[in-house]
Amino acid sequence: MKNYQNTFPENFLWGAATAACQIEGAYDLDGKGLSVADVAMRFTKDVARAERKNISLEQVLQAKESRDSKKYPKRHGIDFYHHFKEDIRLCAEMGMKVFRFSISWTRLFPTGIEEIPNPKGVQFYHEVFEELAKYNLEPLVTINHFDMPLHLVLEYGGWKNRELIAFYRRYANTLFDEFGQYVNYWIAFNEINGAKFNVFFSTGTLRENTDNYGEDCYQAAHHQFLASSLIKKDLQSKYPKAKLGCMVAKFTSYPATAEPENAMQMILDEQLNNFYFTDVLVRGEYPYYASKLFHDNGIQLKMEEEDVEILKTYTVDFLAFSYYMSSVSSYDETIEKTAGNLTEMNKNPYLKSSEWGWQIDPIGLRYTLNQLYERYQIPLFIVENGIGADDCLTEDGKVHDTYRIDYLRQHIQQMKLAIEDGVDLIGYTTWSAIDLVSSGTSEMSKRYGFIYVEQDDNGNGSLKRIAKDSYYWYKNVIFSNGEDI
Ligand code: BGP
Repeated sequence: MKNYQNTFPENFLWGAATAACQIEGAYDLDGKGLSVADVAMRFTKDVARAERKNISLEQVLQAKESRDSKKYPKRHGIDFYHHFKEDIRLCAEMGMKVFRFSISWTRLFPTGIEEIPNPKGVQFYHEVFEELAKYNLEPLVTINHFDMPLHLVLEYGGWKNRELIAFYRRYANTLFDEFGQYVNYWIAFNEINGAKFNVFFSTGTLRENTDNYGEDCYQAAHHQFLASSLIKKDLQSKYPKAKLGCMVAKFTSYPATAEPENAMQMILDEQLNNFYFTDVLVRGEYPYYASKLFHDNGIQLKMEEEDVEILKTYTVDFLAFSYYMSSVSSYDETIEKTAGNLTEMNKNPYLKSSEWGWQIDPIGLRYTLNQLYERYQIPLFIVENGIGADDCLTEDGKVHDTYRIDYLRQHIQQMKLAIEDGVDLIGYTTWSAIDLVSSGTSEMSKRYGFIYVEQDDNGNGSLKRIAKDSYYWYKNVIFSNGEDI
């Protein structure tokens, strides 16, 4: 039996998270190719327009950008590309133990199919890793965070195509060979259940390109599962001590009422939204409920003989997840709705919401940690949790984000209780280390960071970095190992 523990473990990984496509900018510098994050959602229309007018896709996108000044495009980020030294220094001075970031696939492989990586991309990340090492800041690296090469979508149809596995594997192995010496924790894909909720950015699958969208999404996920297993095999042989994790956007749900129908609905929602993905990656096989899911939706997965064994042999070492809110499950489809991460949620009358309508539920985090640990019993890592707010830089030149402190404090209290419950929680990286461009809305004004970045939704501003009140608060939390909150 495990020893009773009511404090955070000594080596607990406190930190914060980012993603390349939301911070780096420099989307067309030093040989970087276009990724799905660099273009608008409706880009197939843009491609058609470029072809019709015989101009480059880039020209079409630029014209569109100047027309649509309200939506500040992700591809300019917060210019981390030129500010990484300052940003990493600020995180280190805060006392962070771990910094989560992702590598931009197209900075290394501009179209995804090159055999040799772009030396300037490799050089950039060497500098980033060196900078982190200088401060003893542990990197937590997401190999792919919603920014697959656009070329792989246009020419290969995205992840529904099995050929993607080899391209991704080459990319991941380049990371292991170049940067493996620096990294203990890797995450194969950000929010792999994006195949259900964020299909274009996650898998590059488009409704326009298919007769059976549902099937293609599950096929894409199957290829990502295999890719994850195969790079686990590669990592294991190159760096036996390094850990590979899977990551999901955890959609925790309670029955909307005590009616048995809603309790049953909750089980089904949890299976389809979360466990379908984590069951395969953690347990190494498709869950028992998959056959009904495929039957009901007319899905026939294409699998090769070797797939079963690959999935079973190379499972993940830890389970990472993002947690922002919870929802309720109901058989009644007319139940009141509210906004949520990646998808609409059912409203829970007992919870308050953020400015963007996301339902705040700290106890749901303890619930989730227990739920996941009970199911899998492998180390858990919370790699995103935070509140988006339209922070205000006040006349004193500061940002008084007490609501963020409250949100994080309440969630950390619940993490501590989960540790006391016996859950093996190894780390916590809040979303986000620094303000960045929102993934869902492309806004700059939906801010999450401990560090304010002076830039508005139109991309105007000095890009100056300013520590918010939450910066100093979190510094103390880390310093006291979660005791002084
Ligand atoms: C997650 C993504 C992040 C991040 C976060 C907040 O789904 O992994 O990239 O952006 O959600 O979402 P948003 O930026 O839409 O507020």
